[in-house]
Amino acid sequence: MFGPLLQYEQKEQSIILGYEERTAIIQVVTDKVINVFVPFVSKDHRSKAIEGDKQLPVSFTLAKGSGCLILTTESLICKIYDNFVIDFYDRDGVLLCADYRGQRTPRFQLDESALELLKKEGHDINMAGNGNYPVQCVKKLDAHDCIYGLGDKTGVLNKRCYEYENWNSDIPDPHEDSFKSLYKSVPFFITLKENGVYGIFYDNTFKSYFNFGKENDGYYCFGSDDGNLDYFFIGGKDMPEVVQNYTYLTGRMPLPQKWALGYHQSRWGYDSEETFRGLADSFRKHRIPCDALHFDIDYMDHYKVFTWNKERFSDARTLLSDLKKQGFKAVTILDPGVKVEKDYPIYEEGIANDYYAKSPDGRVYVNAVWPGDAVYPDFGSPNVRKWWGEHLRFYTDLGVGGIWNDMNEPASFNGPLPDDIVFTDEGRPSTHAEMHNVYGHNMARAAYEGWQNLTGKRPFVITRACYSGSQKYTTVWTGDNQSLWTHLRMAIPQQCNLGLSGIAFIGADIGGFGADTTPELLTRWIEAGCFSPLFRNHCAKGCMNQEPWLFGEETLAIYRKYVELRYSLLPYFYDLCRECELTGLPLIRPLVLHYENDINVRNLNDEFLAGEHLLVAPVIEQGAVKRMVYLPEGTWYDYWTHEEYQGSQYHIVDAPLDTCPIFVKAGTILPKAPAQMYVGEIEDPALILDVYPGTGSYKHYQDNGEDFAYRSGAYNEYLFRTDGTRNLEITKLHKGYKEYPEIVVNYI
Ligand code: NBV
Repeated sequence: MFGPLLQYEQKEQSIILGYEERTAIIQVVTDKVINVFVPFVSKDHRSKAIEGDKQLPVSFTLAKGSGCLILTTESLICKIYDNFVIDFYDRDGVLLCADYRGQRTPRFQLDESALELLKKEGHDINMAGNGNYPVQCVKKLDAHDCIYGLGDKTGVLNKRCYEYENWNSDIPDPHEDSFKSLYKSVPFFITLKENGVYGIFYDNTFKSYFNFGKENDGYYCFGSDDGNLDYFFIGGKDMPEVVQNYTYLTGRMPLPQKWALGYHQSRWGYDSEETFRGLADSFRKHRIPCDALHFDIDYMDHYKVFTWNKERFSDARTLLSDLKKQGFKAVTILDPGVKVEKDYPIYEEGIANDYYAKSPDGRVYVNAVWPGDAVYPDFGSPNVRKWWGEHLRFYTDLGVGGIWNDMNEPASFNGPLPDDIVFTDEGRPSTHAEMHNVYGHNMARAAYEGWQNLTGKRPFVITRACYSGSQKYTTVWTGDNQSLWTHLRMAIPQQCNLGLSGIAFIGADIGGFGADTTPELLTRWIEAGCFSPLFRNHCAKGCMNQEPWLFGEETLAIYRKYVELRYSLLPYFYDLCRECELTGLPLIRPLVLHYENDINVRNLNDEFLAGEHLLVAPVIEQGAVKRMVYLPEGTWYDYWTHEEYQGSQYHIVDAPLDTCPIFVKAGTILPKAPAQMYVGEIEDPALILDVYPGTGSYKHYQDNGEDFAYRSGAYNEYLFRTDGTRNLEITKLHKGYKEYPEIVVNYI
């Protein structure tokens, strides 16, 4: 398809490759990041994920080798052959990533007639090998390669042998391992080899396909229906460095407001002022810490965005201000679909300004969502984002604390939006086919930027749909899970892979959204869920309520124990957020991120790390009261009993209903907070440090937890060191914020 390489030219850090059939470009973005670009449809990159120029000045050499061009940076070697075949090596000459020589050859041939029969009976046909994609890349897969990331997918941690699609989808059925897509598209994955690691960020927003060796064990491939071939090879000495380099490119989660890390209560169906007042009182009465109450679509007037239902909420402003006095922030849902209704201001304004997506014939495109016939704001246009962001004043003026973007795949009740619906891509006319996967991303960007302008505070935005890079603007949840043990289980690899893909502020609905929970499931879910960055219990209208006091004393007491645990660990979680802002490393991590050379953790689906210091092995089987736990190298301590365990082996540990097995790494200095019902209840809380045996050091970060003053230096940073002799050394690395009234040190 490319033919022989006839000529090449170096322009600054780019090499323009003149093949017989077409031109391709290799760009040295950083010493460890190389862009591979074939301008099939446009000469420019059309990244929605990468903002600004990420190219760093680096020195590299370009030389002629035998039958190839050899590009060498300080960390990577890239060999470029005829037919645009490219191989990447590390600086020691270890081959990391080779283009597959040969054609795609599915190991199972599809039997078309059998498929027809299966389809007739209503089966979902899920076999690999449906032919070549218009844009595609096929790479060699080695025997022991494992593949991680790809954002929000169902199934196991290691994606090898599975295939997926990126097309943001709102599928109401219970999420299954076999689902190819969910609500988010994050085309980034990490290949961990026996002797190396690398990432690929395939920056193409059209419907895309990833087949990680399901079709043939000898290769993996990725491709799309349209667009350019535009991918980044991302090197790094280990997995954390690959994640850092990927998030250097696409951005990192900014520090959230501290309260956002507290507990959130939600339900589709909390539909009146009385309900919210009752909820707030119950949380305080039952002494369950809680920071946020979510208002689902029931608060709106006929599901119209930017309205409040006056019958059921006679005085929203007073309600929100009363809730605030009790320590609660209100988070309101906001769907993109704007009801078609004469004299409805937002609708009329959008029509007058040409802010909605259109059919190719120029008429505003109408589909339907909750309010009935609805139109879709064209968030790819900066003007539309600005307009929408300014309208958020409706919420900020009432005292709302955060915005929850839903249905932004975008969902539609009258069939899918046709591919040719006209959307805007930053001033350029585009299509639904290209902008679908970034609709949620652009909506989140509108909300983040609008909220920041209006309040000056760190915006709290949640989204269901997103794309690579959305972490700069929003936290995410995994959508409509169900009250099923399989979904509690699935949430672990799902969140681990989201985190590896740069999306760090994540959570799954605790208790399960659809179907009915049980006291045991809810209990085990709060035990695992209290380590999710977004810590929210949410459920669907028509399903059993999930407030913890509805399930008896035992459930309530255990629930309280884990919400209290979360609040005591808030300084640790906040430190992890700071680390994430600086490095892109997630809060919830699969063990393989830190122990990639330990083959026991490469396929570990039921344990995770919260930061580097805590290992969590939640019970995810109904009825289980013991758990097999794998501990990686080193010494570990049971969080509850302080019993010492040796790593690099499996242990069977007790896990009665009130116990989630948690282990702390030797030498950990764990920052904790005194008990509070909500963040800020105690104005200046003391800092508690639990110092575990062993040697270690720990950086702790402190600021006002609300605004951007820290970016001008208004923060403290401490370095704690322990050498195992009950002698804690405290060094101030940065002083720009008020001191703790007290630092309490507990030697474990
Ligand atoms: O707004 C209602 C729900 C919401 O509770 C849920 O969290 C979203 O994922 N929303 C979907 C729309 C209806 C789903 C059936």
